[in-house]
Amino acid sequence: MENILVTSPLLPDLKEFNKYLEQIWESKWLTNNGTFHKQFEKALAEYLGVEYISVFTNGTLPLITALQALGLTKGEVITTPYSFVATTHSIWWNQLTPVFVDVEPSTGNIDPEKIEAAITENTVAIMPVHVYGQPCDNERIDAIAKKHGLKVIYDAAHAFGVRKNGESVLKWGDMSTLSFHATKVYGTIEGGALVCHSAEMKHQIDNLKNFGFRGEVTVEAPGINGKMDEVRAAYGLLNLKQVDAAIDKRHAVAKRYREVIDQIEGLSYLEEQQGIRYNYGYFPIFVDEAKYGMSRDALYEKLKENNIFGRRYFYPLISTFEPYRDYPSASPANLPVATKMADEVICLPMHHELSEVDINRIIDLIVS
Ligand code: T4K
Repeated sequence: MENILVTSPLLPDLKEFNKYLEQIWESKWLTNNGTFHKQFEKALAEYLGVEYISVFTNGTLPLITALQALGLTKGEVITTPYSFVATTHSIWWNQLTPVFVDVEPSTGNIDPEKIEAAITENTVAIMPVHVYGQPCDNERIDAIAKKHGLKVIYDAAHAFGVRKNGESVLKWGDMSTLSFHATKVYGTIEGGALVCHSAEMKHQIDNLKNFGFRGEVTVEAPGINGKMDEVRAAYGLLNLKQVDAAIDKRHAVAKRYREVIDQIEGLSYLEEQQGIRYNYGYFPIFVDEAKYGMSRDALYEKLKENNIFGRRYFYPLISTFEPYRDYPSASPANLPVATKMADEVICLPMHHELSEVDINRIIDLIVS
């Protein structure tokens, strides 16, 4: 039986990619803001419906750089424990203190109701995550931030192409970050981006991702090397042409899963919100052991024994990892909803290449 993995990378047409590679070989310009890099930023901004975007070599460096660009050098950042560990690591790398706030059961996103209680005189920012591409409650988050004079950086690693009422969610807050990792809906092998809202800020970000250089002989800040090379920018340009078709295929898979799960006692999924264009990057299901008659881990192992490799994103919670578990906000008593979700979740295989046969193999195991 062939393996069915949780995801499959979006690969550009190899012949078209080779043509681009030939151009790169001929030009001998491989990185440092080359032609493809410039073209890619322009095309991405158009596709995503944003004005200012800087591409990076992965999705973690934009998070680190966003905090740098906003001048946040000390204090606390309110965030969610229900995410990939890179979210919290980016706070740590800036010598800021993460403060975990529980999530909403309906979305898995930071619960705005609980943010204000976590604000102290040391709070400088909020870093929410649109987990699985489910948009956060930006209106309430942004209102709280405004009231308390806080910055908001959305980790939108999962929210490529997600729109609310026709507008990109990347327009929210002070900045948003993306990941173009191979496992994502849209990828550049490794890659990422930082979206901001002014030409001056983009300029600053572009300097920060190039070691902090302004011009040839001036370094204005301790920047980093976050530059995307020409090969991956070319790859990214080609993938833009096919990402919508891939999202449509994922949407069809999600519909099939939902139809089946609706009939099964003890399994649930996250309901869609009105007015959202989703990207179907992940399909998390939640296993209520008492009602389903089997634990999450038993179902996960059963799938695995049948060569179906779901993933328990996001278990364990970030707040339980060694570097963070001693923070007062990391206590499970402070995070009951996130703890429950992490204990019950399995992300089912979800990608553009799943066949009817694959889907049926997965469904048959879940049903029986
Ligand atoms: N913020 C959030 C909310 C994030 O989720 C992430 C990353 C970030 C920030 C940071 O962005 P990056 O710096 O990573 O760009 C994966 C990804 O490595 C990571 O990008 C992602 N989130 C996270 C949720 O998942 P793993 O450890 O699960 O990947 P891995 O290697 O186990 O692969 C998962 C599945 O994908 C496997 O079944 C095989 C398949 N696969 C994987 C690769 C690498 C392929 O078919 N081809 C491939 O090339 O972390």
